[in-house]
Amino acid sequence: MKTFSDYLEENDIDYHLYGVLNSLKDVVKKVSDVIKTAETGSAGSKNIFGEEQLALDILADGFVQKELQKNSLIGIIASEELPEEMDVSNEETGGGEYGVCYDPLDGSSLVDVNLAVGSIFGIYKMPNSEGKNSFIGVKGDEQLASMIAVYGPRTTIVLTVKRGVVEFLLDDGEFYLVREGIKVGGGKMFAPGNLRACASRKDYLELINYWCEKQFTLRYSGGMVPDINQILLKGKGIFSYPGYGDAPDGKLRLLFECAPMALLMEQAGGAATDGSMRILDKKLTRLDQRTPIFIGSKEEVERCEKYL
Ligand code: AHM
Ligand code: MG
Repeated sequence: MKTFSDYLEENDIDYHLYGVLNSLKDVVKKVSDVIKTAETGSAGSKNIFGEEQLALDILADGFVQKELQKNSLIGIIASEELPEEMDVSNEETGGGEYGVCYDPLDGSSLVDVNLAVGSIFGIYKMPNSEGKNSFIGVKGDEQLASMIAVYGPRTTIVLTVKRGVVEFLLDDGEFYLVREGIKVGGGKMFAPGNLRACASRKDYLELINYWCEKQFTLRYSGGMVPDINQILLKGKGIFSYPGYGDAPDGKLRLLFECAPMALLMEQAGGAATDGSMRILDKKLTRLDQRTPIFIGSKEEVERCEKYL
């Protein structure tokens, strides 16, 4: 069976990018191990989004940070749990030519009830297209690769190096390729986030009603990673998270969550929009930028644009 490294070698991935992806794969193993038994209580601190951090968020972030700092190819990192982007370049080894942004443990509040959670990573070349060593100014389209790790009954990685989408399964310390050519087409499955918006947004309520009337199957876990992973692997469906009221951009973050997911979905033949614009075309103006997101099969993403 092909391993993660075999897949990258076979696809002739740039040797340096290969090194970055291998570091991410290693850290996923560590996070997967630690969340099995770690304390699930609060850390008593808040992130840049003003959200309460769990001890687990800090722990997972520490693992990722430490692993990425060790890799001299990586010059800059940004995390949902860090206040600012962090220069991790090493003068002696010539700095780093890659930027990695990540959400170390998305959906961490689901760990104590033993639901699936995940990590999200986006990889950019630095300096960015504006000549700066920063994520500010980048568009999701500039990502060289993105990947999610799902920690459920099994630990898996879903990866794109812009040559389609593949899945790996962790088995006895090694990631093995279990699925290639992952594709998303039409089909009646929906994962409707932020349903609270229906109280004030008639358009979102009407869209939800459409899916109910057409007898779509509801598959919503409360974790964006397992929810979108399901759409990718079942090959159908739509995940929605609109904004409303005084949070018109919703909750989910462009850099750490939406852009890496959008790259995976487009590489699988699906689409991702904020309602009027392709997620991958959105330029990052601030690290804590949020965006509404509608992601999944092209047909349903177009329906979202039409209704909203
Ligand atoms: P987190 O990064 O703080 O874990 O929040 C992200 C999660 C997503 O996985 C999920 O889709 C969303 O929050 C659900 O939020 P809510 O239940 O508040 O609508
Ligand atoms: Mg998150």
